[in-house]
Amino acid sequence: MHLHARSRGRVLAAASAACALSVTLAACGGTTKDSAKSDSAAAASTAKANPDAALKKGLKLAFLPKQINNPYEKIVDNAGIAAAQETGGTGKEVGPSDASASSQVSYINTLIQQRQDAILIAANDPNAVCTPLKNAMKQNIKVVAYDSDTAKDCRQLFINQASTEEIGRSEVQHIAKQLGYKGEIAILSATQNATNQNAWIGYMKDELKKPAYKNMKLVKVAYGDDDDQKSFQETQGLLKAYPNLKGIISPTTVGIAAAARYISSSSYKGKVVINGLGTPNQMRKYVKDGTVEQFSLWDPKKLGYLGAYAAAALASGQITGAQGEKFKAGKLGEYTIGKDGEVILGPPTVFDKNNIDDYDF
Ligand code: RAM
Repeated sequence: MHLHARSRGRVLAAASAACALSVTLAACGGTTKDSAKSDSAAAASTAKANPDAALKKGLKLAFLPKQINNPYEKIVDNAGIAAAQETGGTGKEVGPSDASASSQVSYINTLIQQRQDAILIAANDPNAVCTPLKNAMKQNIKVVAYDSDTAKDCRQLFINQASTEEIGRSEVQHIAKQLGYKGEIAILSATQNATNQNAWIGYMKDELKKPAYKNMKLVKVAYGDDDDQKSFQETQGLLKAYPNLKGIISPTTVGIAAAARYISSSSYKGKVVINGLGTPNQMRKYVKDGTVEQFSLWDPKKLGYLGAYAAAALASGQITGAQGEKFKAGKLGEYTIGKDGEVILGPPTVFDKNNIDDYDF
């Protein structure tokens, strides 16, 4: 636990140092615009934090994922619902079947009418969900972004799966090693508006500017919209359009699985490297058949669990979302809120043929 807490601190420090240095990056900490009002939403709906307050019983926590038919989001939300029950409350998941920018708006409005204690949202767009989320906070419904952030003043906390900078840069570092630092690469992303993917891509592009990558070229960012079929077709399109393509980074579990499926039964197998973010259960067969050598992810169950405990701590008045406040996330131990209401779960894991069978999610 001690070590974990220390490494969380390091990740946070590294991320904020880079944010301070880098004025060219559009996004730091997984969000978009800086806002002078960033703490106003938290301040408006809360008094002072009382770290000794007990967790309230009977809290109603609602999870609103990017889309309900995404296997990754299901794992996160099911773990969050179980954690809500562990705190003595209830949890549920509602959400759209597509990850388009405004698809979550009507769900937020319904959750407000239902007087949920907290809304946890993996935002499909940093701004499209803002007005209804601010309405929720005005009515003392706590708002916690997880997985994919909103603009900072539209939520009280952002539960980030890992340091945004570490995820972005490591994706490039990993594929570069596999390719011997040479060749054309492409990115197969989720939707064009996704806050998390866009923040990661910002760091990937920044990483690629370093001299070590002078013989590598990012030729295209394609969008599979976190839709399996569209991601499959986009993979095919990339490989046709760029005959010299040597690698694809897909920072989405939906995208990487579709790309691997396409490549596994094509002549590109063994010739084009795929790396990115995937779930071990979806990627296992492609690692075993040699299509994919490695990919990364954090534990999505822990992300949902941490999100639920953070929301319960907010709704119980233990924390308000201000930097430096601490709360206990059940069996995960204590977490400290960082800058701009960000809480970081921990470093991602790299999966390959040697460890993939140790994981079941
Ligand atoms: C997809 C979603 C999600 C992202 C993961 C890695 O499931 O886009 O937001 O965090 O991939």
